[in-house]
Amino acid sequence: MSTARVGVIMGSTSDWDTMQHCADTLQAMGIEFETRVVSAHRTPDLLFEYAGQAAGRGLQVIIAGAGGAAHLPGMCAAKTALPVLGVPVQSKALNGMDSLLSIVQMPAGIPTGTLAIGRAGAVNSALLAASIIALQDPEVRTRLEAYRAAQTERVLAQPDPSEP
Ligand code: RP5
Repeated sequence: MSTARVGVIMGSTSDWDTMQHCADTLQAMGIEFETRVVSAHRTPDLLFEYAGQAAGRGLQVIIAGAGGAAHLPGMCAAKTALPVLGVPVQSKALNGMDSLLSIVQMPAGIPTGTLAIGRAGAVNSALLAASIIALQDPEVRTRLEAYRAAQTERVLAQPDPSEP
């Protein structure tokens, strides 16, 4: 049985450049996760199987990255009651606006948390997953607070950007 608590899925291997920032951040949070390519259009049966079995396998959050006609997060959310966080991948044709609008405009009834386009969204999806898991896990809450405190310290340590 897998120990993963977060499932990180993406529509294509080409999304990995973006989604690796999610994986790196989950790693830094000490949260067990798995990564899979699951395409809403190329492997729809796999998507149904993955989302349908996710809660029973112990996953607590699913993060789905996709670009272009980005159905993956919404279709995944349609098949599970777990929180699904969508990361719009920056597409070549429309710079990720297509991905963003595809993910964010879910009709009422099937919510999909939508993050920023690209790296910022990938990092924040992991931090948001950590916040959700931290509700029940004090160790993750401590690591999340430490991450944010270190970030604050880095900013305060360099108040003048013109100085090296
Ligand atoms: C989407 O199509 C994927 O999420 C990816 O962002 C995009 C392009 O996929 P590839 O043609 O690079 O495989 O399904």
